[in-house]
Amino acid sequence: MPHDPNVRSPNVRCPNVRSPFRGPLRAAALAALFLSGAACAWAKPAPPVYVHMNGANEFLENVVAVRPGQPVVFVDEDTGAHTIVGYNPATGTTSKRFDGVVAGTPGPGHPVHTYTVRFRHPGLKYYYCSVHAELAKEPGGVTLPKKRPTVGGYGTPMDGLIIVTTDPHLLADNPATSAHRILPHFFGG
Ligand SMILES: [Cu+2]
Repeated sequence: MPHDPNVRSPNVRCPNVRSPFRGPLRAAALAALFLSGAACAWAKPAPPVYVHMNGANEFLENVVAVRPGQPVVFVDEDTGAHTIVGYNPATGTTSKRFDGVVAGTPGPGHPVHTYTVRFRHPGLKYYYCSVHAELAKEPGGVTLPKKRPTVGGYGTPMDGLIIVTTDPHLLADNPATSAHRILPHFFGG
């Protein structure tokens, strides 16, 4: 498997919230500490954002937002295998670095296979599963994944988008399931 475009999150030391000041100086010092504390919380390594696959042959959280360097972990809760392949809609070319494969699992109680990716810079990272979808050039010139005609599922192509951003509003919009590594309802198929 090609290696991930991984980057390591910086290791940040946070200040102790202790101040020798008294009175108004103390309040000002605490305010300054609060601000630096907020910046420190921002710089802490962010927890992974999880994208799950199940028997519907879809990425359940098909649009997620992450910070630069924050891991996106693809979790296969399906019995079948899937791939996660980055592509450029403008050119139709696929990525050699954003290119993963995950094996299936028999079901709850068995280990799941995962693929982790991180992106260094903000941007839109499109991907699809090459087992269950195929890239096709549209009349306007854009390339989009289509559901493979021979594949089961709900009719939508197996694809998704990772938004790499520092915008707190986008980051707060992730579906609730993306915070959990394992979802309780496996859906084999
Ligand atoms: Cu697939």
